[in-house]
Amino acid sequence: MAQRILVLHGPNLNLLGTREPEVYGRLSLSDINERLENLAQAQGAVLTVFQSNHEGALVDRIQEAAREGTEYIIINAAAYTHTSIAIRDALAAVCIPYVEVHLSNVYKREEFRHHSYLATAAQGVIAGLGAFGYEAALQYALAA
Ligand code: CA2
Repeated sequence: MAQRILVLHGPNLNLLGTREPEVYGRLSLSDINERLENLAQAQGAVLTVFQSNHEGALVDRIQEAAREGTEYIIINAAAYTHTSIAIRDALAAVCIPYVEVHLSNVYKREEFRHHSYLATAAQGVIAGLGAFGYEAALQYALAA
């Protein structure tokens, strides 16, 4: 059976490629998703991608992932990383292993970005490698 992997993008990541390229890079979210889809397809995995600007929609999608039999989640919860106990609880409730990804190196930035509600329950955290961070996380998930 093909491995099922879900990629979740949080608020404002739909703006990638249009603003702040010095922080978040020049690729659009569609560019990033296309790279991930190609990588997954080459390995025979089924990749689903979801972006939302709404915390509850991300929680709903995580719950749905369990019902669909998703085996791995790659999540950039964006600003919700630093605020959302609801997303952490949803990830813990579904018991699906996940990798947390950030495009920017959050530790080089404002102090409020240094804390993540998701990190302590993640398999791993990748920050500061730009879009490559998603690809590295996907390679890791594909090898799991
Ligand atoms: O570095 C990351 O990937 C972040 O998760 C991005 C979040 C930020 O709140 C986190 O601290 C770190 C912000 C995403 C905003 O994305 C934009 C993209 C283009 C233009 C403006 C914002």
